[in-house]
Amino acid sequence: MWRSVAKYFLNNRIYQSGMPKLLPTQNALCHPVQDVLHQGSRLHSRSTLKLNVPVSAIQKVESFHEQRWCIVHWEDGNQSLYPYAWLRDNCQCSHCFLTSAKARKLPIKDLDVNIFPEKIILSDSKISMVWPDQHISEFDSNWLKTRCFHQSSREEKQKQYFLKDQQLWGSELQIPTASFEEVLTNDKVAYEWLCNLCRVGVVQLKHAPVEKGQVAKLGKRIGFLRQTFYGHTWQVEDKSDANNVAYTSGELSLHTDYPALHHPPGIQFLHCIKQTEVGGETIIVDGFHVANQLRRVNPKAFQILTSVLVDFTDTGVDYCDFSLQSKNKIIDLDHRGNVVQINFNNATRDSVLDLPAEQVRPFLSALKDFVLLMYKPANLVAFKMEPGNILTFDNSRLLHGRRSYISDDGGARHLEGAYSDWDEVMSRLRCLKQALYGDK
Ligand code: OGA
Ligand code: NM2
Ligand code: ZN
Ligand code: ZN
Repeated sequence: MWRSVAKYFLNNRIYQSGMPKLLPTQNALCHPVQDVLHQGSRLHSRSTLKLNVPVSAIQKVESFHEQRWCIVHWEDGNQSLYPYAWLRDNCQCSHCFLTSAKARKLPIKDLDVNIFPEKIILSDSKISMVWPDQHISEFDSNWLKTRCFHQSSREEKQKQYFLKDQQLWGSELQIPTASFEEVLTNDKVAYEWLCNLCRVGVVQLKHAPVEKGQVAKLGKRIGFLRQTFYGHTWQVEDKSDANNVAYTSGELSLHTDYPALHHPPGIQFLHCIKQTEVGGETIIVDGFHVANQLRRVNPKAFQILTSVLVDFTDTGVDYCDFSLQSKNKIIDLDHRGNVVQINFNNATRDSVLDLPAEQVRPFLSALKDFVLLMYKPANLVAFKMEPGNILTFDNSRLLHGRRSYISDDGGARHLEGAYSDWDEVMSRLRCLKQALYGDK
């Protein structure tokens, strides 16, 4: 396929004469690559992995003047195409790039999008471009190869960045577990915790100390927690004059937390400190799995829930006084139509409904159908948290709930909760992966 790209342009005589003279590569790979890699893997991790081992050797570069791009022919037979405007935009020299911050200095207003080089020089494992103003940009071959614009290369890189593969589940789910202590102290266990959180959406941590302050430690492990109007962390207990239905002993129907925010927390931690004798069981469901079912069995309801903006409200006093209003779709889709977020808490769904009257009943009916599908036994996982368990889950994807419980003096049950966000969790995951496995 990559070869065919070049062939296509050559056959179409897009290749221009009078292009810069191309020097043959001076074969940077005179040392045996296999040996270097092998030796590196035997030595201890990080520093050796940062060795600039050229995995990609350049055979030649072909310039296409009219298209304003070049094609790099790799020794392995593959080819990559690079637009000159992009190369100039990404010059790595200290004038154009702040190495200490790994950030671009060159303003886009100064970019000549029609630029092409006066000269291209191949040496060792890099390409140098001499631009018309005699500015020189050097590009490392490995750096170039990981930025190849071919679709399969881009997909590979995006997968590496965002780990998009999800394992949807129903009642058969065995909730992944990890040791709380090990998550805090062992990078490999922490990495696996976050990978499972990504793929499955839920992990239960075991044997945490049975006292407050543990979810804060998870926040520290990631970086920091998400502050909200309910505080840095919050206590789920049966409270008098509760400012939230969660702070009663009543049933909590399946919900995501905080749709009253336009950017609800991506991650939730619930630490069981005290569990009641009677009731208080947890239920969870994979919202993405159920939404996909809804799309199949009830496309009309799916269409309504993915398009109607629903008002949510949350007012009161906790960390400070608050008066939140939001408009969220119950099911959010990305540009490809994939389900990417569920926003639904029936407690905070506003009585103000910004719809023409004739659309009200169809909306409520669609919402009810979605919820009935969630509660189908094949979709539900029910269990009872024990003191020392911390449920960590994707609040964009899972809906969770709790059965009502008997609260004698109000002290029968106690969970401590906290929120985090996906950007921070993915950041920790990438840092852990880099520390554990380098660029492999
Ligand atoms: C909540 C919640 C679950 C529980 O506080 O938002 O869902 O088991 N709590 O109390
Ligand atoms: N609490 C648990 O959407 C919500 O109100 C969820 C939030 C009170 C912090 C509950
Ligand atoms: Zn530069
Ligand atoms: Zn909740």
